[in-house]
Amino acid sequence: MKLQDLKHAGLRKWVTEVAELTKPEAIVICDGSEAHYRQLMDEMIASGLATPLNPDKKPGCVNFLSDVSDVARVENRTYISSAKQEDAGPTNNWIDPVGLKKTLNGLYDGSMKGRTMYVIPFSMGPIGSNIAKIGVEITDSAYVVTNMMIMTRVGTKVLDVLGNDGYYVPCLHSVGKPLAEGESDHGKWPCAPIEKKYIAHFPETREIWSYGSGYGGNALLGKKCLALRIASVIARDEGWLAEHMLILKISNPEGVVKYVTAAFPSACGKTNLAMLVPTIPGWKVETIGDDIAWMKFGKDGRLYAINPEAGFFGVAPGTSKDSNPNALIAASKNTIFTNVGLTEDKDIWWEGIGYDAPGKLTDWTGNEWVQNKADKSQKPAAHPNARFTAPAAQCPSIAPEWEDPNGVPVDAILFGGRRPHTIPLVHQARDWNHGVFLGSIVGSEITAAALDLKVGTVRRDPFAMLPFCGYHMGEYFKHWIKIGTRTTVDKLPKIFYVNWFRKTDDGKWLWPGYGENSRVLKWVFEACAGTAKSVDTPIGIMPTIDAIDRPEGVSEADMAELLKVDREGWLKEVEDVRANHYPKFGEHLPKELSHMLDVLESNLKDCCGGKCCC
Ligand code: OXD
Ligand code: MN
Repeated sequence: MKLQDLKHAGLRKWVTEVAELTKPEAIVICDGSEAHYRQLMDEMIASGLATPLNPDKKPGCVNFLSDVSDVARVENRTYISSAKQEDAGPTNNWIDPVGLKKTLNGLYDGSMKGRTMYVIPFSMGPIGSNIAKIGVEITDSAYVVTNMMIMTRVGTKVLDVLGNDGYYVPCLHSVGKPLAEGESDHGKWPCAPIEKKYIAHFPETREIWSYGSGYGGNALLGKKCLALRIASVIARDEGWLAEHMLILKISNPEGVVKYVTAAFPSACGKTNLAMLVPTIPGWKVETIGDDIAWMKFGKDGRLYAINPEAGFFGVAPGTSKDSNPNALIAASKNTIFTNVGLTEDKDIWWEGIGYDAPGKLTDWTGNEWVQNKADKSQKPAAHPNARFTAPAAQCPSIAPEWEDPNGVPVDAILFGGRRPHTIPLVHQARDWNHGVFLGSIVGSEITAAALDLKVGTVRRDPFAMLPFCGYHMGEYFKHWIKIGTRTTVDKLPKIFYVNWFRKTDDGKWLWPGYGENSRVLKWVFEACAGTAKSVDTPIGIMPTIDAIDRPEGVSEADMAELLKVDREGWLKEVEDVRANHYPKFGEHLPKELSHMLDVLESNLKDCCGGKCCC
């Protein structure tokens, strides 16, 4: 398909303007076909950018090695460039949009020289669903095109829905490495140095401009940039929710179904929970999505969720038969790996895959690597943020309704983080506003001194959206409060706070996690069905000590610890939220949340004054 074949005049004009600025060698409109995917992959293999994997072990798979400066999302180079700084809020990097556009226009000038400019029409969500949104990404990276073809729905079908004048979010991306006449990448990952990388969002005009990085959420602009940062702004304006949440379906032995969404900060196991294999007989968990949920009210007043993505961009290290067998199967064919270790017979390997490295490997920097377990300082073979990009349809646990254009009705929303202390295994919010309060205080404890924060302190990541909210987080809290007034209480999902990461004082896990988390999901299911054994406590509704069947290795005393209301710990939590977290939001903090904090504090104090249940 040629530029002049684009029916949408506005899109044709934008593509023409970008081409005039970036000066590519050629323009290709992506039709989304299998043949185009193959052609691009073959080209990248021929140029040395991609290594094909062993077709007997990983058919249709390749591995890419990125530049060492381009291995993860770059939060300090990610900007919410709203007209007013106040609108970006205290938790986002802000730059004046006029100045930023000037800088970026300078960088984009000629940035695609010697490269092909690809135009990717994509749909976030099933094509044509009234919850879905269309974006068009212009990029000079074939790696981005092939990843987008797995992660989103791409091609002429999307252009058909867009028609002559439909709305799309324009997403501009360049790796920022123009090629001189006759120059090539020599099989090396193209990108710009860190100080020239910009991941820019313009919330008022709903544009995304990304420059200098070819990796993950910096470059696959449908994901964090559109489906979270820009979509959160659209959702605020249109009255729905764009969230950093997995979506799962849980069925009990009688076949009764509940749908659960869950927000955990990055690297807290969303993908594992979404694909969980239950350890309790007769129960079944199926996957709808592992990272993002868009939730809109249906005509019946309930919230319906869709997964706007079509694939999984999962963290490879730590993924094993024990932690997530379904992810391993999903990524066993037609998958793009990035920065994993490669065996001599061109299979993948990474730390935490569940078996020792078989012989000599090539590590993610392209060097020979032999496992030496005695050497605790040995650098990993796979980058800790190495990824697999796998089609969701290949996941054995994918639910039949994962592409239902109407979405699935949400029964429960979970929040959680890595909290070795204080936060119990599970507790339920008393009502919607209490649930919003719990979402607003989500955090993970700092465990590595490498981060410029005190070990043992909690890094708050409200709603797991801190890096992904496109506007002022205090206004975002208000939006959540407002959503709770849009329907009747009985139609709203119930809200829970879970914590699989509790540890004993000597650092041992109190709860085994992974498949055993199904026991907690079962209690959540029962709470939604009104059959759970529960007790009211100062922090919310909690399971009674016998409500959750104990897995092997968890004693009654462990369970008591997991379900204890740690009064001292919670009072410290209150103090930290009051002193360090909530003040950041100033006047934008909804009064409902400061009220909830006061209620929690007085509940905890009263509890000690006679009605103690902990
Ligand atoms: C992700 C993240 O890549 O949350 O999904 O960082
Ligand atoms: Mn994520």
